Amino acid sequence: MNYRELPMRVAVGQVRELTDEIILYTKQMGIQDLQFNFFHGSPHVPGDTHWEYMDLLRLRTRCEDAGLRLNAIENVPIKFYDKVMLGKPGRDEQIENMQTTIRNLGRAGIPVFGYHFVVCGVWRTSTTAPGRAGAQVTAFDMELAQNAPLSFDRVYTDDEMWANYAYFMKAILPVAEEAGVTLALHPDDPPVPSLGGVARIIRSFDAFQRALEIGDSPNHGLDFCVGSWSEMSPAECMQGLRYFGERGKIVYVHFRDVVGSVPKFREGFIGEGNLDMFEVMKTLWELGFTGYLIDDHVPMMSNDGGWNSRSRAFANGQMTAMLDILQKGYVAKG
Ligand SMILES: [Mn+2]
Repeated sequence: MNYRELPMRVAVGQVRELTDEIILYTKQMGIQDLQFNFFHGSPHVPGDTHWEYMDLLRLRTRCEDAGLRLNAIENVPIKFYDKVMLGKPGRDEQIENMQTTIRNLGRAGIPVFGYHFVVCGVWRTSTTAPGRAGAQVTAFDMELAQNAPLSFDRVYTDDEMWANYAYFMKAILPVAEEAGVTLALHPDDPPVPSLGGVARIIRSFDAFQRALEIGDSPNHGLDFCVGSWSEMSPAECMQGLRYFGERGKIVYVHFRDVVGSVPKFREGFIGEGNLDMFEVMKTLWELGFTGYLIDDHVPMMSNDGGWNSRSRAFANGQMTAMLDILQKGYVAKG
């Protein structure tokens, strides 16, 4: 697969395990593309420090044997590079392991690796907030989060987190270039200055500019999480979308939205949030974006299971229809 030659497309994303059911689910929606999220590890690519070539290769061939394309893997478990993010002793060993994983992704023909630089992960102050008609969504309220104890041994400032980020980029970007893997950076979610005493550096338009200056490479771009950008503000989201889209720096997209922005927001269905999501899709189309879009987080609908496959099918249907309208030229460019 030549990833860069594929057209703009919808992929089933946030897949944690490749099962026969996921394969059928994807194909029955008329989608050919898959992306995995292995934030919590994976039964397919086990490992406590890095991932092995054969595990990655077999994951890819199982997708292809089923007629699907493996577009990317997003996230390794945080324990693979927590010392890197915090600048603690042992970070060089973790960096070597991250280099090994990136080399193995490249050897296995997996072209994109999505990553973040958030050692505390995604924060929500509620995972049971009421959404539309009782759908269950997550929510964040800075007022409730500000009394959180330190997540680690001390406070970690903006300056040192940026220095840790630069140290990491300097070590892994040359390896990504050599391996033919493109790294895609996700925003800190929520994009607030600090939580649990740890600075959350990737939280604004300016921060992304800085990150791409530090990590200046054709093999580095954004996992443009529309939801996280909308959490910053809808205006900043559209500014970032246009700016980085024009420069070909958007590798792939998390297509979701939220109601409200920091310091307080909740998640929601596509179409009920801050943004005109068709405008988002149309902007990407007009900019000549050729990556893929996934649904990312979705509300939990009635009778939904753990992975929210009902809600995901609805989101994928919305996305597929929007893209179809653009591809068929029913809406004029400009
Ligand atoms: Mn996201």
